Amino acid sequence: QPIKIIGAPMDYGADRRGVDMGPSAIRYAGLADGLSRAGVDPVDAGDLSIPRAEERDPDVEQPTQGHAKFLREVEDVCTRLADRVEAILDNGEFPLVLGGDHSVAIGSMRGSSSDADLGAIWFDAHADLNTPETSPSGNVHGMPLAATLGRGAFADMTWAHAPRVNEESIAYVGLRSIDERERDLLRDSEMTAFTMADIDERGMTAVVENALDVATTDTDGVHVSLDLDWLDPKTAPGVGTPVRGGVTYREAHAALETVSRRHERDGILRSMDVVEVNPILDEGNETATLAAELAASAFGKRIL
Ligand code: DIR
Ligand code: MN
Ligand code: MN
Ligand code: MN
Repeated sequence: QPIKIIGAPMDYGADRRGVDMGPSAIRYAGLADGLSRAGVDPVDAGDLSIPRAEERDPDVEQPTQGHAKFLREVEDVCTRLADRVEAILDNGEFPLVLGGDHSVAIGSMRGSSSDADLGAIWFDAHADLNTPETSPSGNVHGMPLAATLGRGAFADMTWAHAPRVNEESIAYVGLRSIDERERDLLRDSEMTAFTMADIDERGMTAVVENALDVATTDTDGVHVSLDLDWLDPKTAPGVGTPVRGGVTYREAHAALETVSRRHERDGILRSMDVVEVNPILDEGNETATLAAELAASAFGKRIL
């Protein structure tokens, strides 16, 4: 199955500029080569065209109560991205979306779930479950799961809310930074949260196997969302919101290799995004290199 790479060079969703250069950095780091060596067939579909944030007013006519910066711009990009993702799937290909900040996942999941019940695995330090009403930052990259689930102000936003993604089919892996009001949203939800403490106790492979069970139960396929701040900042310094105590290099590969083994057995994967690589904050493109390597691991690259 050919893998279609789509860049979404968007940085409307985060405070730190530079994450819009993520797609270029990940490609430069050898993404296509790595995927080919994993035995799959990558086709680069180029980037969505996205106006620079400087040309826009972050707070123009807020359509919602609460605060969500650049929400109209995020809507425009995610609407186009969802259409692309759906068309790629309809064509029998696999969409691999390169961010950009994590708000691109709203478009990926909306597109990927348009003809399917979709589960999701969220590899992230953060819960990404704020709504415009609860967000302390107003940054949409802290809201993609709330948007997909139609929480709060997102309930009426049909470009964001993906009704075929059920919270029972979403599993976090590696969670360690949750805002106060976000914690209540998470506790009241049916999502499954495996924190760093679960990884400490049980090991990465067992935790990811469980997360895969959650995401494959009563679904037609799984979306994998990989936020590079999931890793420890010593290993992945090129991210806008680093949180120490993250997963190691080996744990990260073990996680994506576990996903790939399940995919080889059961054909579970439907779509994936790799987000939040910020080349301005990076050291020698090492975070982008890691992003490319982890994508290759997800598609079957092995040491031997
Ligand atoms: C924080 C940061 N919870 C917020 N979120 C991030 O702004 O809502 N998500 N960085 O990846
Ligand atoms: Mn369709
Ligand atoms: Mn995130
Ligand atoms: Mn994050």
